[in-house]
Amino acid sequence: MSCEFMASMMCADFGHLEREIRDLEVADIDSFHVDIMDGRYVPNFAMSLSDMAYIARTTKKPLDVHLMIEHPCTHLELFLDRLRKGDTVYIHPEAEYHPSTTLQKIIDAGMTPGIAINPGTSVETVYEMLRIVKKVLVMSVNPGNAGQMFLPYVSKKYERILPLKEEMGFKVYWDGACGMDKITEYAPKGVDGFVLGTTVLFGHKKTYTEILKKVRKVVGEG
Ligand code: S6P
Ligand code: MG
Repeated sequence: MSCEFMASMMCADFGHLEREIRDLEVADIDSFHVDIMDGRYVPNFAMSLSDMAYIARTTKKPLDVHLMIEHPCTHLELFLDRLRKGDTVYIHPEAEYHPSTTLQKIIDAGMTPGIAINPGTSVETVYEMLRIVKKVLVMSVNPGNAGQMFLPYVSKKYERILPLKEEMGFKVYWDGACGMDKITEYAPKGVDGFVLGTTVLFGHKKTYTEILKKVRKVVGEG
């Protein structure tokens, strides 16, 4: 299976959102990563429910929805009702009293269940959930903002989680400060996909097509 690349849409130009979506489709992006924040679980507000719904009805590509909100279960239907079958929904386990119940609701709605693991959260504390989810989003920065520095201690977490993925049946994704160097090093180690934000994709002089071509070449697909 080839490596997946997701565009972090909180980094896109919101004055031209449709054009951004079309340019990324032309560049053959695999999916659109949508960061939803509530100003409580993380100290920021990023994209809204209606931003997510707009992207869902504007593209046929999958959505990768990263909920950085307290008690996602409370508002989960609002999100699920606006997504398509197969779209991915990640929750942060520590934001929920009963994360496995919330994950089951995501599964029952026909979506792909995922958890996001903060830099300070260890693999051991989410171990049982690894059997329920299909995707694990490993945060390489603290959640809340784009454009942050990579936290080197997260490298150790990849060493612990990657050997578990075959037996437990999930895929591993990288979120935060993802540059060419990280893709070059971690794709061969078994990271299945990368969220691309300001570090490599947005706000650069090259077109999305040029950048994605280069990125795919790095993983031997160009
Ligand atoms: C952070 C969020 C991420 C960022 C992404 C941006 O809370 O979950 O998805 O949008 O990290 O990428 P970069 O390259 O600017 O860090
Ligand atoms: Mg994210």
